[in-house]
Amino acid sequence: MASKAIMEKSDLKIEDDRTGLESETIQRAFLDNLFYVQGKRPENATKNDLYLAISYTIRDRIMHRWLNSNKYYTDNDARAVGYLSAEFLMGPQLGNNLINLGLFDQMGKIFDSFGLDINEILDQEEEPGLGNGGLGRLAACFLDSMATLNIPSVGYGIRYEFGIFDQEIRDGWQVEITDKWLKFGNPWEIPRNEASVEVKFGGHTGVYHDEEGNHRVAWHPDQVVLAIPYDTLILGYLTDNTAVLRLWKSEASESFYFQEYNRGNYYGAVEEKVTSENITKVLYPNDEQESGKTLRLMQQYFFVSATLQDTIRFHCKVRKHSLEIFHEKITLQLNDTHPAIAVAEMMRLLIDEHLMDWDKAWYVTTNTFGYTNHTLLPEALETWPVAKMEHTLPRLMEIILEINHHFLEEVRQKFPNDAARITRMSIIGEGGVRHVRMAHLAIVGSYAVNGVAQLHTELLTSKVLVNFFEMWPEKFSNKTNGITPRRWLLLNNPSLAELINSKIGIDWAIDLYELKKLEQYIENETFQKQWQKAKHAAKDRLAKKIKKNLGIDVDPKTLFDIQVKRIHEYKRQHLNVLHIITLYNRIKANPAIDIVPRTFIFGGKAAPAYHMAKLIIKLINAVGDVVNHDPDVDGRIKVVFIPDYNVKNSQEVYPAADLSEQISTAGKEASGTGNMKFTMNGALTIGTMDGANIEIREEVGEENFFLFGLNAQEVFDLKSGFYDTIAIYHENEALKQCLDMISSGHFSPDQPDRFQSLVDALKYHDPYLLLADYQSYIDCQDRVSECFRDQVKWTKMSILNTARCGKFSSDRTIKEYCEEIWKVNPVKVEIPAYDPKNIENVAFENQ
Ligand code: 26Q
Repeated sequence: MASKAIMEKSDLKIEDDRTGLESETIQRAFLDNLFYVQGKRPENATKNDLYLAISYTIRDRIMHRWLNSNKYYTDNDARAVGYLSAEFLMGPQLGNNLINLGLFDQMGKIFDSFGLDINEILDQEEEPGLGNGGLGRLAACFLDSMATLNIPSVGYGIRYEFGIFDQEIRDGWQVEITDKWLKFGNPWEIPRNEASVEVKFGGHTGVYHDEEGNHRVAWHPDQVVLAIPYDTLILGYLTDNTAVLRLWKSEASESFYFQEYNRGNYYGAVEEKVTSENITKVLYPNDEQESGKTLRLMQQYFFVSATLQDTIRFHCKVRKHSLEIFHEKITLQLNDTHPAIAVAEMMRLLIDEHLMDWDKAWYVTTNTFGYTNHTLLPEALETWPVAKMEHTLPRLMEIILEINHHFLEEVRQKFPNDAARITRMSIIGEGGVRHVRMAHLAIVGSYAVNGVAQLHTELLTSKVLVNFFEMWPEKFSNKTNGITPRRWLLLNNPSLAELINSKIGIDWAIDLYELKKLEQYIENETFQKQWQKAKHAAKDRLAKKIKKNLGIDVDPKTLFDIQVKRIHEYKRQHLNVLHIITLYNRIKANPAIDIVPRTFIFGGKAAPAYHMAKLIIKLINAVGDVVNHDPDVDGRIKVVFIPDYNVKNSQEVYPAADLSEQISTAGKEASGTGNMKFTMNGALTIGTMDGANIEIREEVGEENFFLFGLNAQEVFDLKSGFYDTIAIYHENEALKQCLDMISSGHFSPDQPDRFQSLVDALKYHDPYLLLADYQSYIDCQDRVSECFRDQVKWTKMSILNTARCGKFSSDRTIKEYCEEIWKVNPVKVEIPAYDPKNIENVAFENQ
């Protein structure tokens, strides 16, 4: 055996240099990678070379954990989870991996000894922005928790070449720049060409009879695309288990176009190559469904088909099981409807390719999938025109129709003589162009359906999906979202984490309810002072960054009032702006007024085609221009828009917040997860009774939460009656003044009617009820200011917010998914580290 000879001769000290955790070993490995991987000596290495060398050093330390985990899970035939998501918003990897390996501080010291600042090296990393917002980040937090909790798990998604666009602000407007995150290479991913699969598109189907005379369908596609998996290792926190993120990249399938090529159609073949490679080129930057783009449908089917083929291969070839027990060994969670075509694709694979009969295949399919819904906006529910589906995925459309046929039969049996119900529940919507309702397909094909916060689930089961709830109440449950405390507190907020650790140790990083122990120090003045100091340190860090990047002076002693999230009318950034203008007007009316100085900080991207959202960004900046430069204001209010808000930039934001703005119209925000990030970092929330705000308030205590506005029921009632916006406008003088100023061009003298459409939308329609909630919001903000004057009181409230955020760890969420939906148990990896010199262990198998 050649491998044996190589190993006997070599004296590579592989174990030491690749896995060792001693500082000296790490230093040696780092210099080795710099020299042999980057091809640089220290004296001419760029910061990026250093970043890559250290990343490879860390990756080596993850590798044996990963290979061990895989082998252990396979040997133990452990039940596993596949998390299917069109988005994974992972954020920078190096810092997180250092934290999870327990090496962060040690690495800081090593870099110190080299005369380098580790933060500058960490800052080199371009984050993979493979998501839009909450849904994508949730998937990333879930991977961290699954790995930490020793759950055998794989995240499946798309390796977009260009992630969410980089945002620049020019003259107050958003400008989108292509995100070239792969420009300098990605040290965290490993391509697995050998595990590539083919995915079909277009063409037509035909009927044939197999050898036994069975009626079968064959799909004759006109395009076949190669799906190549790229694996990223996901470390758990202080555990040897790992998870993996497997992202698919599309390439041309040479063999399929070979004939074309041989017929002399060279350009035709190359053209196909281009279309094939386009599939995973770019992430759609909308956080709701846009009128059906074929390429988006192709993206969804592409990664779903590749994923199912991969799991089936693993189940049958690696684990050597029969497909009939697929659902016993693997469960697949659908992150919203983006991968919902999986229900039909699973049927296709089982029936057409693995020759299972319909009923058996349906049993396996409907015991495999779980579906998570993330929205309440009816206009955001995903649908695809039947004609488009037929053209792009002809076989899938046939299967969907057959699923629907069986399903509607079941509905008829349960609810006889109820034609209206059939119409409401059908997977095919008939109004206008016939369309496939992906949420219906997902529910019909899944054994479990869940919402992401209590209120959200209640509204789903009582309104949006009530017919399905009546049909299968047992399928439905709530799984309130969570966030990983490793990234969102331990990594991002070192000053606060250090203080917490000095008091109660660090067990909170794996059991967030441990933070409760902080409550015993609440009256301790020294502790209060230390808490303020930590908060101040974080505010100072953000202030310096703002000064450096935007040239704006902000005073860390002012109240930092922050709203960071996607820009959307329902999230009501413009309500926040109305408050700023109200304060501004109070100052203008009485420049000597005693107000609590505030720094208003915004961040977030608008979907490129969402004009109102882009206008809101311009409005924020326009108001900032006026307010920030008015001598009467005298620095007492400042408005800052942080460009290009993303996971990396958010690191400095959450720790620096005094006040968290969670002001969506009640009943519109499914959960929110930014709200949890603020709470965990000791910010107080001003918020509506929406999404997880309700649960946050319940946990931290209503006296530690600033509640305002209509609740979901009141919103519903108001909208079902006559909502008289004009009356509110005329009756509320301060509000009228704000709106009149905006429409008169006070903030846009160069083009006075610039914001007219925005004001008109509020005055004459106001679907998100800003006018209805305005006064309640302003009154609540006044209470916030009064409270902030009492720094001791504020600090105690801040401590309690952190101390009581235990519920919002994604570890809690994942445990609930595991116990109540997935029925997957933790498997603690227990095999010795890989020793390449132990020849007895080496067995090469062809797989
Ligand atoms: C769909 C079809 C075509 C193109 C794009 C899309 C698309 C892409 C992204 C639709 C929706 C999204 C993202 C939705 C999202 O982020 N939802 C948020 O999910 C969070 C996690 O559950 C919740 O906390 C938020 O309340 C919810 O808005």
